[in-house]
Amino acid sequence: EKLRVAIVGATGAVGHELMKVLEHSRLNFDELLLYASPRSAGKTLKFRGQDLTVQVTPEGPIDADVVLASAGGSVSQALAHRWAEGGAVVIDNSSAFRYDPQVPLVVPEVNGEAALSHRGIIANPNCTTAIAVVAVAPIHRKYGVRRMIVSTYQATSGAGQKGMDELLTETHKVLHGQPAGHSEFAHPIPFNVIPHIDAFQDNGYTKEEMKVAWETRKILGDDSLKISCTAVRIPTLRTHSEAITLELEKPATPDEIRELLAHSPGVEVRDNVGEKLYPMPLTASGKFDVEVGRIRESLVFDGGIDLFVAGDQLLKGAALNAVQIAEYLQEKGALKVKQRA
Ligand code: A2P
Ligand code: 11C
Repeated sequence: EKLRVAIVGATGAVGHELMKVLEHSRLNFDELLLYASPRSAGKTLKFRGQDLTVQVTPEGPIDADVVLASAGGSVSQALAHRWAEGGAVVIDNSSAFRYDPQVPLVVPEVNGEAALSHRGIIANPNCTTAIAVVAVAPIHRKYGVRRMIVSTYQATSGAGQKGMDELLTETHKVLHGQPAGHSEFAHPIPFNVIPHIDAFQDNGYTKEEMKVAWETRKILGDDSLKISCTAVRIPTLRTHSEAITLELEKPATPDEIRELLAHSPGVEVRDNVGEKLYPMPLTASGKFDVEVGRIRESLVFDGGIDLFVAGDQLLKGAALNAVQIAEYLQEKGALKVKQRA
């Protein structure tokens, strides 16, 4: 019995992190297959000391048991069902299937068991959502979140490798006295802050902002939760930060929240202002845990809480969460190896 794992989008920013996370993962598998666009066919990437060759993504079934898909929504939309029909479990990092009632949307620390009812496809949430719910879910369970207001500070990694490249290239231009241009972002990103991620919707919110509302409700299984978000791109390389205000059904003190989060999986409480300890991209990048700090009483909602989180967008926001879903399935005996000729 040899479990085969495939990465679709292996040459991208998330693909790169998927390979790094898999190298040290407790997921027990024997073979890794790498796929990308025809542009990358034949390229080799190192995995556990071996050179693996990148292949063109098949338009039909993939001969793997688990497909970690991270090549964008249109690729997943077109092909994920075919891979699933071929017998693989597809863990999809795009937004293509997140709102499909037949597709579980999973953050293992929060609603791992939902993954067990999949019908071939499991969706990985939007990075901003995944990072927020790791911190908010334990609070919701114990104190009941009624309303949630989120403002984000999102890194260029959210736009993939091209986003990070654009930050570096355009900043270099500015530092050399040239004007910055832009292509991945709506405006030049160096020394700027852009309150515009993904397309504007009829209600004036962007799609990124609405994803936080839709996906948080689905993951927490609570449609009554009121959520509003302002999503902002900032000139950092990786790690999304978020300021979150929570109105609670049962009042909580900052100490109670600190104590609760200190024992919550996937969270590192980093909260000592006297020592200048709080979440930041500088310290959260490369970490599996989401940093949570600046925990304080809300001055708006009685008994409510304000906090600040920073989580690596490419890890918990994408690659790590996808691998954790596969690990969870394997631990529950829910990953089957296909019969091969
Ligand atoms: P490639 O490098 O060959 O273009 P990122 O999010 O960092 O931009 O990465 C996107 C990933 O998705 C890359 O691995 C990219 O491969 C892959 N990709 C993009 N378009 C396609 C496609 N049509 N079919 C398969 N893979 C694709
Ligand atoms: C960003 N959050 O920072 C986006 C990227 O729904 O998977 C991820 C989009 C998604 O640009």
